[in-house]
Amino acid sequence: VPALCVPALCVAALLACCQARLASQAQAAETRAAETPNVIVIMADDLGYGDLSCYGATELSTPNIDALAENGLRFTQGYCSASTCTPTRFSFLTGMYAFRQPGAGIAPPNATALVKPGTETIASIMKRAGYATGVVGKWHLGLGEGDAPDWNGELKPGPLEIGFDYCYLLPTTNDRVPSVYVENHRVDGLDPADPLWVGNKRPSPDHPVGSDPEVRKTLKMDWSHGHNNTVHNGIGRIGFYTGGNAARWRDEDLADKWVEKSVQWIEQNQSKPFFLFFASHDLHVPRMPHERFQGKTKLGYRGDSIIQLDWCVGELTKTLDRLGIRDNTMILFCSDNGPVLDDGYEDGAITKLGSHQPSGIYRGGKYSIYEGGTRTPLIAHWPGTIKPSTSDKIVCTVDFAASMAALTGQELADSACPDSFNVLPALLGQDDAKGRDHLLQQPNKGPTLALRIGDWKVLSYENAKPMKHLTYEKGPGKYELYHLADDPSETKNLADQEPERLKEMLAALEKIKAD
Ligand code: NG6
Ligand code: CA
Repeated sequence: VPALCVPALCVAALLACCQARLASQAQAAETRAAETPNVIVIMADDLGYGDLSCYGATELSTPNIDALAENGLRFTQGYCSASTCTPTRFSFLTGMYAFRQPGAGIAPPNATALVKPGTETIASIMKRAGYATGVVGKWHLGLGEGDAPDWNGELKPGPLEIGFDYCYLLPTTNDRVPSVYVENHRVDGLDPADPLWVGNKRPSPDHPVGSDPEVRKTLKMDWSHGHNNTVHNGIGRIGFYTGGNAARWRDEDLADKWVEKSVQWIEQNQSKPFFLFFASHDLHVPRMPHERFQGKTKLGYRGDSIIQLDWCVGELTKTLDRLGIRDNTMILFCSDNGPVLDDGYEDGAITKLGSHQPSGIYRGGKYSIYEGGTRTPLIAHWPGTIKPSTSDKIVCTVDFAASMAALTGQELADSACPDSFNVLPALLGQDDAKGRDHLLQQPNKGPTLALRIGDWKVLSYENAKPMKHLTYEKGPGKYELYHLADDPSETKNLADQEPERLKEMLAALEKIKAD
């Protein structure tokens, strides 16, 4: 029999919990002197709960990430806040659930800046605490303002207007155009004589697109759905672009570039505390790891991309060792959403899967509000401060902002980071630590939402349009209720058996939506 919270108390408990946010923050500031270790947040892309050997994978081995887990705190109930990229990243930065922000779903190629200047972010918090702040890798939160980013001019506002001192970016995703790097406010290496154009329509009849049957035959990786617009590096993309040839990257080189730029930036900033958001594109499609990683696993390029990600982590930790700053650096390793096999390319992820379980025992993956969508690897590592262990406390990437504010002794205004909880004691593995007692989960943009309170979880598909190509989402107007401790794989829908609890959980969800 599950440990029941009396249904009628759920909403009250939730309210009490929300009210406790500020109190616990103040308390943390009182009991802990502010500390300023370096902080590196490593966010993987589309990495599932079961994708690492330290989370049970047996078909591949991730020694560098495993070392973080062995010498740090490995969470079994660590979450990202959404099961797609843009909303999770939005919430990680702002400490606000993405469903509250119109337009915070998966950002298109020409998206403008989603996080407005003046918004408190984890970066602005760290900057105020005296940190050097940098972001390297996938951004996917829009750049610039007006109708579209000014790809040939200043890409402003962007990370530098919301708290970062430095950025070196994949501006959108590796499957979205334009396939260039952005350094601070400019496309890196852009030749003004060869301007960049980005748009929604084929710019000319002879422009090579993946949907053209003749062009399709020449692709080095075929598409399975979408991804049939502009061809770059032998791969069809989402969206169209021309020009900027000198500035274009090769998919195979992205990971090396993230490491190169991060190592440089860490070296330059090693004497002050620094905050680095290392936003890997691995293992997002098109999965095209560097040649030296191709074929390293039996799982095809999806597995090989995990090995490449693990290599990146190893390069970062080696750098900290070389500079003698490992013990003074907190690493938070996480993912932006759960796993997906076919996300639009024929890369062997399904045919070569074998017995590998990308979501572990959890149901669903990317785009889903079942656990597989958001319950993802989460590791906190800080030698000498965080004792090696595992933790079943509930923590989420949306909590990093308030937790880092608590770590560095920064006060947050009442309106700042409204959904971010100070879970620092849980991240540090302190004995009396509590994680979250409730957590909201979303797939992309609303209105489908899930709410976990303790071990109970309600899924609300109110007015949902199930996403294409996915079989596990339910139709509109449906509710599901699961008890995660008894049924972690969400197989027994108790909605009909527990009508009162369902009602209370839905009321609690409405309350959070209205906050
Ligand atoms: C989807 C893309 C998918 C991926 C996703 C964003 C198609 C058919 N599917 O629309 O390939 O790009 O958006 O992924 O185009 S995320 O991890 O950045 O959220
Ligand atoms: Ca993702």
